[in-house]
Amino acid sequence: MCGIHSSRGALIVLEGCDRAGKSTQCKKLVHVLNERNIKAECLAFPDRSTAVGQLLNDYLTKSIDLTDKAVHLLFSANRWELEPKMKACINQGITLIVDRYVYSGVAFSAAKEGMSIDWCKMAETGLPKPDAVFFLSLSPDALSQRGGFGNERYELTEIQTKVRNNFMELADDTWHVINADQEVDVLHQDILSRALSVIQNSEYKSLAYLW
Ligand code: FDM
Ligand code: MG
Repeated sequence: MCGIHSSRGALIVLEGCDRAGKSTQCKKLVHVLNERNIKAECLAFPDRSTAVGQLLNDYLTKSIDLTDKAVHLLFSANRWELEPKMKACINQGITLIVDRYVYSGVAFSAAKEGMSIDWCKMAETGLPKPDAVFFLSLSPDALSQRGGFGNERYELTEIQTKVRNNFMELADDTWHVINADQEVDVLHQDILSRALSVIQNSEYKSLAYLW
């Protein structure tokens, strides 16, 4: 292909309840895209490897406490510190497959007393808007068959129910709600075919910004 315009990569986000298989699907998707010579990379939030990410890890593993608003802003800061890299990749034609993004940011924080969705959305304003969000959905039954929660903060049924309702409030026309109660490979094929069409449709569209 030649010409003045070069195509950009797509921004694809996987969201969903804990244990829906997001991380597994992100890795499989990137692997298969690369095999087909489509440039793609994985990204996961929170990115626990940065200084801010280490604070978030300490908070999630309950080694430290932080106020609700402060921790919300740290989760957001963890995205803002990666924003230049995200934009650079996308502009170079690399598709990003992102494990959790602003939707987790808002849905988890707004599940807390005194935290509104509108307030939570503010800190994320101006971040790149995904071309598509694949929401991996599991019924409470299917979820309960996948073993118990771990010990991290938020791994409680009551919180997860509120989080799920918040996710549904955030859904817009970029969302695909996908039944995650399927074999890993069947789910992968479903996600792959959606991703291929999103990548193709995003090529010559400019990147948008939230919200
Ligand atoms: N989480 C994740 C948030 O509360 N806000 C955010 O912005 C993000 C990205 O962190 F319980 C929560 C969601 C989850 C926890 O996520 C850690 P992983 O995917 O299990 O690492
Ligand atoms: Mg987890």
